[in-house]
Amino acid sequence: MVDVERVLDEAGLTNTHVREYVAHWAGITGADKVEVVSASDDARLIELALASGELLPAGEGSYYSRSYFKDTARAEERTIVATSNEADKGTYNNWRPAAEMKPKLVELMTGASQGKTMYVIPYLMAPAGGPLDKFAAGVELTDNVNVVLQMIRMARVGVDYINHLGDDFVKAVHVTGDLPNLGQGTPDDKRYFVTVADERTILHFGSSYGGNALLGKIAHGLRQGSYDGWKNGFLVEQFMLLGITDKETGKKWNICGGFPSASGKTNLAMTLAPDALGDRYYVEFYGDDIAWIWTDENGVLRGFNPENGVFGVAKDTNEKTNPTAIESIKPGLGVIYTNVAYNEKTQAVWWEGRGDKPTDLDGWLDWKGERIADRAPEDAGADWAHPNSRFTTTLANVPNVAADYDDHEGVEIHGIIFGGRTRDREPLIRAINDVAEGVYDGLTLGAEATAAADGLEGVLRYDPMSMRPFMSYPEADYGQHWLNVIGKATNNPIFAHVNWFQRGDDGRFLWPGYRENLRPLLWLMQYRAGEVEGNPTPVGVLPKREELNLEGLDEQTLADLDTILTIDTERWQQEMGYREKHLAQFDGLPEEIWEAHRRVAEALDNA
Ligand code: GTP
Ligand code: SPV
Ligand code: MN
Repeated sequence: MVDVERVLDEAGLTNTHVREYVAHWAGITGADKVEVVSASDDARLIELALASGELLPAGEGSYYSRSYFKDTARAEERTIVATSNEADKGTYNNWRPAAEMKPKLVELMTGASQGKTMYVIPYLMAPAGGPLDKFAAGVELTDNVNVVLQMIRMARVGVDYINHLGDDFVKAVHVTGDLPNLGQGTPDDKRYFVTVADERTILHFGSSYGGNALLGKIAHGLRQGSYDGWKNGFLVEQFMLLGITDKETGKKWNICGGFPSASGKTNLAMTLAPDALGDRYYVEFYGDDIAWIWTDENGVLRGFNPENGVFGVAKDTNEKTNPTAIESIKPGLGVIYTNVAYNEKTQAVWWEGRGDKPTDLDGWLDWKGERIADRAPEDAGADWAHPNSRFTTTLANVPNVAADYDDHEGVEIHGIIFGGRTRDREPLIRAINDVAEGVYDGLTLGAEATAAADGLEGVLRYDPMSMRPFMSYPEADYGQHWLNVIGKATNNPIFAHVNWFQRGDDGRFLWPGYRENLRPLLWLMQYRAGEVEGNPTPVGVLPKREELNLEGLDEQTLADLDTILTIDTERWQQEMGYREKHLAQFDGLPEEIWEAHRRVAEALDNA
């Protein structure tokens, strides 16, 4: 029997509610040892993980890990929101009764950490010191040291974040399980990722990867957070948050927005202005995956990033697409790579889109750990890195991180954008002035799913506000909550829908994307200020060609511009039928949203 009391005493963990919780779960999971961690334990735990082989060295001060090959992304069908009130059942939250799920998880977790250490990770998903701290504090228990190291990078970690908070903390229990024997993706799947939202308890069993295991990030920072936000007057969204400064005028605008997983949030928040605009504009990074948003007592819409790090998609990250990301993963920064390709002789890492593929195969292992030189001829073309392979780095390593990123007051939000991978229909950008139409636009965000969710890549689906996998309460209430929070804002935040992924007949992207994405965002802020008027269409206001700053764009892009700056009315009319069905799933959707839908449909019919 572990002497939990002594361990907690020694760690200075004084919160009696936390102490009871830790002792309770140490008993259930049957861990051999209990250890409380803080960010200052990082170096020691890195050494431990290197010694055990759970991490491999990836050059100076960088590390590499490989997850079990059937455990490489979030498993949406195994992810459940449970409460004791059936009224919390929505379309996408996979609601189950808490009374049914809790015993299942207790059973799965019983004795499942035997022979392992149970790490106690007190964390905060917020810049510290503000009124939202009580919703942002949590204590993750995990039997996986790699999860600890990732959490130290992704959250603020230490006992001081929770000692003073009494019972106001999220209980987040993570048990890895016997990964080779969990039947992933079969009818006998043993994994469960459950958020008991009305008890502020998270129970995840059967993974050590990303959003399934770093419970502060997705399960708390998004799912639990959005449930708490619904009950307490703030919004919690899968949003990036960036600032744009015009060095010439000194003006600064902040824009947040949702794109589905692996659709460009990290890249946008790290955007380096294109060379042609770089002297004048500067993008500051606040967050790349989650924003907590509220309207303050002066009617100003504000938001902060609750995270302390970036868990970014590796694929296609290179000096040209995202030089800022490359800087943030330089040697010596403590970066952890997961499921990229690894050279066991040189400790180099590589992924598709990183640059030229190494021609000398000596030492190279793919993301499964298999020797690339030994591949059968028919496997020669297979990816070296998993498409959802990632890098983990702290915010302080991001070169364009805003000076005030750690301020719990957040920043004023001037614009809210939605976007995703949409190969047709969606123009480069369309501005939306009306709050209900903006909320409607978010609720009808349709895009191709990506490798961030198991087995769904390329599937076209609606992903409301990019929250579909993280939705914790019914969509109708969600729509109403949005109208309430944004409806109170008097600082005139503007909505827009953007798309960097429209394709030509030959499959090529019509817009170069990445750094060039700053151009439509600048137009949006000019439009908000009344400096440009744009072309009104039934689905929003599009830039006139001459209103966009086109300096330095290549010939092909200039030729493709007319296509992405117009809408295909017929295609949109067809879309309205799909939207109607999509929205009809949400019982009790506010009439304002339906009115917005009908206004757009009618305008299209009259176009
Ligand atoms: P999550 O962390 O899963 O929530 O994803 P994210 O939205 O932060 O996605 P991220 O920025 O990491 O981008 C995912 C993929 O989209 C990467 O492979 C990027 O290279 C690619 N991508 C990002 N921006 C663009 C763009 O403007 N154009 C094109 N063509 N690809 C892009
Ligand atoms: C996502 O899938 O949207 C992510 C990565 O941001 S994960 O933390 O795995 O959920
Ligand atoms: Mn995400």
